[in-house]
Amino acid sequence: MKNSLFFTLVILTGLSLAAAEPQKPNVIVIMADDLGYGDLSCYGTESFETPYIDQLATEGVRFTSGYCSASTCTPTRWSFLTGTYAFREKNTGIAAPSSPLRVNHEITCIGDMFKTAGYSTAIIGKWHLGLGGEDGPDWNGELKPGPLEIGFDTCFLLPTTNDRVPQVYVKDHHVLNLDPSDPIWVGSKAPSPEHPTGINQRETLKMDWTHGHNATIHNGISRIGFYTGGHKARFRDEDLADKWVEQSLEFMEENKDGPFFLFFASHDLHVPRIPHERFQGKTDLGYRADVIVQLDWCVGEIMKGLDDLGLAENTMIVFCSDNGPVMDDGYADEALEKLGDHKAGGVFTGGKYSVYEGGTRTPFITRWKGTIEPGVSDEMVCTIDLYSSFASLTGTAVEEDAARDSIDVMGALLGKEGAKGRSELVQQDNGSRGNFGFRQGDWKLQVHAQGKARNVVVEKLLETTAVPKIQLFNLADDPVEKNDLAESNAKKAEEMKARLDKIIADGRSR
Ligand code: NG6
Ligand code: CA
Repeated sequence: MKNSLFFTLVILTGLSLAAAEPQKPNVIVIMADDLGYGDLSCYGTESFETPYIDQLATEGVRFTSGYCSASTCTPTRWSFLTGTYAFREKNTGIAAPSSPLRVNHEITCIGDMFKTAGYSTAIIGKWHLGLGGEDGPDWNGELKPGPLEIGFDTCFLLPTTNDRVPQVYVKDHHVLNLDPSDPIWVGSKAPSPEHPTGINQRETLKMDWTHGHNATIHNGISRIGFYTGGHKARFRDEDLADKWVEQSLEFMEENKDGPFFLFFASHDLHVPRIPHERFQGKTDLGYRADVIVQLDWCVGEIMKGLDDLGLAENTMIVFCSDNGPVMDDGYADEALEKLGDHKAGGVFTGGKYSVYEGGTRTPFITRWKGTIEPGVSDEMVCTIDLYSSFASLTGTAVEEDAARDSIDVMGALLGKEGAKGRSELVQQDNGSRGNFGFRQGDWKLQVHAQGKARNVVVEKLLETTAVPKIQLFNLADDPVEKNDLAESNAKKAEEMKARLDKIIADGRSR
């Protein structure tokens, strides 16, 4: 009798201990590039289909107020990795081809946090956060510091964006397949007058440029910046998506005993939008939508990979974008001409480069088979929150000075009933122009310090328009941000401006 009571107690204590153990599923963050709120069939488009991402949404939570923190790439990625608003630090805007690493490698990033939690970590795909120390990347030597110095065990990168030179993969600390007898040179001026560029050999291009993007030609496409050499290391634009999938499946297989954290940073649908031949013409909308179908295929391959490894029930996937949509971002790929009725930003106004909702409100989906109850959530969540949220899920402490704006919204990410997302969120553009969006509940304040906004109407050529310096909208009945209430509700506008100023001045909001 005594004994059985003893054993019952042991079992019960054991059980309660097990229940208190934090959960450590594998985590895959899939970040699309320039994908707008309306760019998927599960978010309303009828112009083409994205069956795999739709499946992800059906099996998980589809957020209607999911955000990235900035309307360009580098600041969103910077904030995702650091859990801190990018406007707090200098040099967090769009990184140039020869930029040094933009993330201070002494601070604790999301990868470090996962490592502390016992995870194997990898980033595969677009980086665009600079490489190397003060002098920038040493393309022929060690590319350090980089992802491996901020918490990733391994990386397989497109170093910048594919419209920027050079077109080579970086594996861990080196350019892959680099022949030392053909070193890479990267610069901001043409190395000789004969150097083939989008200006002196424009007629040879397979896709013409419209603005910028007229320097060195590779694979029939002229780019931002100049380079020579590294011919054996160069890739074809058409093969990027396949490469990310191949590398990711390999990493998942190698780490199937888990837990692992994979940051799958797709280049789709950034310019130059060059789908693999098998996706060219898949839609009636031209390459911009063809590469969305390609992105959808990638998501499908990752889901299949998880199924094959028996990991679907042990892996949480987060799908998001790095900023809103843009049509002509520098190449003549007919995105605008073939757009038809498609609304890349959904009902929202503005896109990439904008602090209107369309700049940062993007598709956002979480799936964890068997744990997440499928559904749709209106809770406000942001890519910047993944740091604290996964720290909380895995029972990992967040250092006081780290992740200064990352809020634990794991309950909302898991679709738990009654669990709250954020109550407020600061949205920024590329930074430095003093433009902010600030959402508090249904209220949205817009600040354009210079009275100028970019890419307000996505269905037009990229342009700058004059706007009032302060605008106020109520998103509940005005999601398109057309009805400015800054004068009629001046008190609310003032209160929100004061709160925004305080968040900026405080240096942190967590
Ligand atoms: C801009 C580029 C644009 C794109 C963007 C970065 C020009 C004229 N425009 O400067 O094409 O590369 O930078 O995009 O060069 S992002 O999604 O990586 O932020
Ligand atoms: Ca982007």
